[in-house]
Amino acid sequence: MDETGTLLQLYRTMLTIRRFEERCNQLYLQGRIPSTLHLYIGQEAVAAGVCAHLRSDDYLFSTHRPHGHALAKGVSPRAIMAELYGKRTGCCRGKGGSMHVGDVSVGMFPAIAIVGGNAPLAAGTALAARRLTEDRVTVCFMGDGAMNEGAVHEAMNMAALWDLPVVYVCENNLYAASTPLAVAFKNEDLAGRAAAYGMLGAVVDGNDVTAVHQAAGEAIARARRREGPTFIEAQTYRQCGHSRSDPRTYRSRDEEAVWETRDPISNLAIRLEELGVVTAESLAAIEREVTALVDDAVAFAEESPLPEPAEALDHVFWMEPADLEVKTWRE
Ligand SMILES: Cc1ncc(C[n+]2csc(CCOP(=O)(O)OP(=O)(O)O)c2C)c(N)n1
Ligand SMILES: [Mg+2]
Repeated sequence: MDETGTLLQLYRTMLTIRRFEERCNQLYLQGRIPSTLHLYIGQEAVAAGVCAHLRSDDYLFSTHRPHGHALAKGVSPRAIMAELYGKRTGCCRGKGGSMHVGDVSVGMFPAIAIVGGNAPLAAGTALAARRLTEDRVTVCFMGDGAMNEGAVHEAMNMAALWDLPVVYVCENNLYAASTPLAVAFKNEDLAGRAAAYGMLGAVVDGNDVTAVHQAAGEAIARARRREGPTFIEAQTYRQCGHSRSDPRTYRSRDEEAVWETRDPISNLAIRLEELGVVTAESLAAIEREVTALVDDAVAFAEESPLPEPAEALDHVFWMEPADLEVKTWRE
């Protein structure tokens, strides 16, 4: 794809994530979606820029904030929306909900909501790919909050030691729930930590999709060439609250206003117009396409059946429910 085509594709991906999640928020407030939601609004450039380089047989691990990663990796919008509704047609048959969306057939493991819990698994799939001499790459997204989890340190050390084909992408959005970075880190240079593991580290403006796209492209190509792992710190901001109800008392409205001027989607639209790649009309046409895609996903989720109570234990345990035996440690 030429540069213009790539930029347009990145724009489309980001807009799809934004409009999909805005609709999720409405549906949640209307009581159509149960459980909880962690929205990705404001961070779309990271998912779009990274996933544009991934094949469907590359592996992706996500977090409690996974909708954007899933859409960018190619999980069906219908299957994601149905999963949020708890419907049987959801990508985890309605048993995972928002924090566990994924579809192994397109390389995305159901998302892992344990902060930092995905990092060792990502080292594991990267090790498997290397042992099987496959050229698959693993990408592991995590938040700044994950950077102080022990499992992340262990995984990154192993990944570097064994030259594993994995790219760790830390979305530094300045807060872990209500905890500002400065309260949790003496040294706020997250990318700088890579050197301590003997891994290549890069810091990138996570609201500039072209910068993310370039940095991720280099890192993923290195991993595919078996030249070792990379750690990317993408500096960004979630424009919404942490989850369903968040009065955002830990940050100021002024700070939010500054980051709104750095919105990844509207800034790319301005740039595309300046480059003559789009017009107001062609932007409106993309908007209509994206709206139709989201409408279709919502209609699908609304019309889909709930799982039957008898299915409750199916696909939860490895054995079929009828074969389950409860064993104690004494046996
Ligand atoms: C091990 C663990 N500790 C605590 C939590 C509760 N929790 C859920 S999200 C979150 C904040 C995570 O912050 P960050 O990693 O920066 O991701 P962000 O929410 O900013 O995307 C916390 C503490 C958890 N899910 N897992
Ligand atoms: Mg964070």
